[in-house]
Amino acid sequence: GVPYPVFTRQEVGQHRSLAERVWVTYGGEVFDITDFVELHPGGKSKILLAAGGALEPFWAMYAVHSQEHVLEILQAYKVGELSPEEQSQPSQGDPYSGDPPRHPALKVNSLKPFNAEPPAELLTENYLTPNQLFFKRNHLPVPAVDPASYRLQLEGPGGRVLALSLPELKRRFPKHEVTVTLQCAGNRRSEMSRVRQVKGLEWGVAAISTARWGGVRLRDVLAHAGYAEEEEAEEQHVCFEGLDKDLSGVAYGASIPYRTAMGREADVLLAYEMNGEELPRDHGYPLRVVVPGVVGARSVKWLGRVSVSREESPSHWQRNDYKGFSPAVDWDTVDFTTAPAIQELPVQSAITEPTPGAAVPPGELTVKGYAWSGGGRGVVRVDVSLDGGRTWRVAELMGEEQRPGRAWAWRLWQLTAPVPPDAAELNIVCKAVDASYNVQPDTVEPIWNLRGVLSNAWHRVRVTVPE
Ligand code: HEM
Ligand code: MTE
Ligand code: MO
Repeated sequence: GVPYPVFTRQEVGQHRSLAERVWVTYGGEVFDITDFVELHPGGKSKILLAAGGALEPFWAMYAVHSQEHVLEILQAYKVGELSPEEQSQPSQGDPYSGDPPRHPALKVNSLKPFNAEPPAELLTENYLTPNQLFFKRNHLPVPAVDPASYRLQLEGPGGRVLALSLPELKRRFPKHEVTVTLQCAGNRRSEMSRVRQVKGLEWGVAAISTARWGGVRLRDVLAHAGYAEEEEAEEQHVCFEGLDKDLSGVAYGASIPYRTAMGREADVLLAYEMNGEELPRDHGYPLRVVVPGVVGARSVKWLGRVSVSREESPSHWQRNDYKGFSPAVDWDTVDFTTAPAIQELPVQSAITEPTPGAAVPPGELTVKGYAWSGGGRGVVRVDVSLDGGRTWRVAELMGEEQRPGRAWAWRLWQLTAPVPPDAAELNIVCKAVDASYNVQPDTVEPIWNLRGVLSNAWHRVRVTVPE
C-alpha cells in the first residue's frame, strides 16, 4: 500500500486541541484521534492530557488500555509514522518506575497502581502484620517525598496555613502509639463478584492488616492550629490531601467528621512509624493519617495537607466512590449523592486456614481466622461451623483485649475440632459478633452492591477430607 507520511514529534506536538486536531503517538506511529475524543470511555478531559505527545506514559498509568480491543480502536485513526531517528529516542518515563520494591509473597491484584494482599494463611501468622506483608492499596504512583524539604500544610481557622516539618511535628507533639487494623472497603469483593460481577479490584479475604502505629495525635495538631474542642453548630469535616497525584495534578483525598478527628477517644493519628519502623514508602512515607475503626480509604497516605471545611473532601474517592447501595441499584441508576460516604465499617470475620479446596487430614482440624469490627466495637465472639451452619462451636479468641469503645484492632481466633468421621467434604463457616451484638449477614446476595464494598457475609470455605 501507500507508505504513511513521516512526522517529527514536534509536528505531532502542534496538534493539541480539537481546533488544531488531536494527534498522539504510540510506538513509532502517529494517530489523529480527534473523532475519538468524545467517544472515550475514560472521558474527554483524560484523553486530551495526551494530546500532542506519546500515549505510553498515560497508558502505563491506566492499565485498562493494555487490551487488544483498545489497540484496534487506535489503529483506525492512524495517519502517519515517526521518523526512525525520532523512534529511537527513549519515550517518556513510566510514572510507576519510582515505586518501591515489594515482597514476592504478596498476591498482586494490580501492578500499576500497586494493589496486593498477603496469602490468607500468612495473614494470621502474626497478630501485628509484618510491614512487608501488610496489604497495599494505592490508587496512583507512590510519590517520592524528600523528608528534608517535606512540610505538612495545615490550614488553620481563617485560612492561615502552617507548614510543619517532620522534626517540628516530632518535637512539638507527644508521641502516641495505637494498634489499629486497617481494612479496605473492597475486602472480600471477589465473593460479591461470584454472585454478580462488580466493578473493582478482586480482593480476597486479606485486604485487611494490623500494625502498631506511632505518631502524633491529629487532635493535638488541630488544636495547635487553633481549632477548638467543641464543634460549631454546623457539621464540619477534616479534609486530607495526599502527595500522590494523577496526571492532571489531582491528589488522592478523603475526609472524616470533625468530631472523629477531635475526639479524645477516637485516637486518630498522623503516623510516622509502623510496627516500630519508619513508615514504609508504600504505606505513606513520611506521614500518613490512621483513622481507627474507619474504612481504610480515609487513612490518607503521603499526607500533604489538612484543612477543615463545612463540606466533605471534594475528592472523587469521598464523593463518587466508597459508598454502599441497594442490590437494586446499577450503573445506569446509581446516584452517588444519595448515599453517605463509608466511615465506620461493619463487623467482619474470615477464615484464613484451611484455604479453599484444601485436603484436610481426618482426625482433628484447626481452623484459623480473624475478626474485627468498626467504630471501636470489640469482637465478643466468633462462631464456627464445619457443616455449613447447621451446628456451631465457639472459637478461641487471641490477641489483645482492648478498651470498650476503643477496640481498634482485630482479634485472631482459632478452633480445634474433630473432623466428622463420615464427611468427605466440609463446609466451614465463620461469623463474628461485635460489642453491639451486630452480626454478619449469612449470605452475599442481600448485601450485593455494584461497587462490591462492605462484603461481610459469613465466610465459607469448602475443603475435602480424603479417605
Ligand atoms: C478507558 C481507549 C487515552 C484514561 C478506556 C477504554 C478504552 C479507552 C477503549 C475502556 C476500556 C475497557 O473498559 O475495556 C483509549 C484510547 C486512547 C485513550 C484509544 C487514546 C487514543 C487515554 C488517556 C487517558 C485515559 C490519555 C488518561 C490520561 C482512561 C481511563 C479509563 C479509560 C481512566 C477508565 C474509565 C473507567 O473505567 O471508568 N480508554 N484511551 N485514556 N481510559 Fe482511555
Ligand atoms: N492515601 C493516598 N494518599 N493514596 C491512596 O491511594 N489509598 C487508601 C488509603 N489511603 C490511598 C490512601 C485506601 S483505599 C486504603 S484501603 C488504605 O490507604 C490502604 O492503606 P495501606 O496501603 O497502608 O494498606
Ligand atoms: Mo481501600
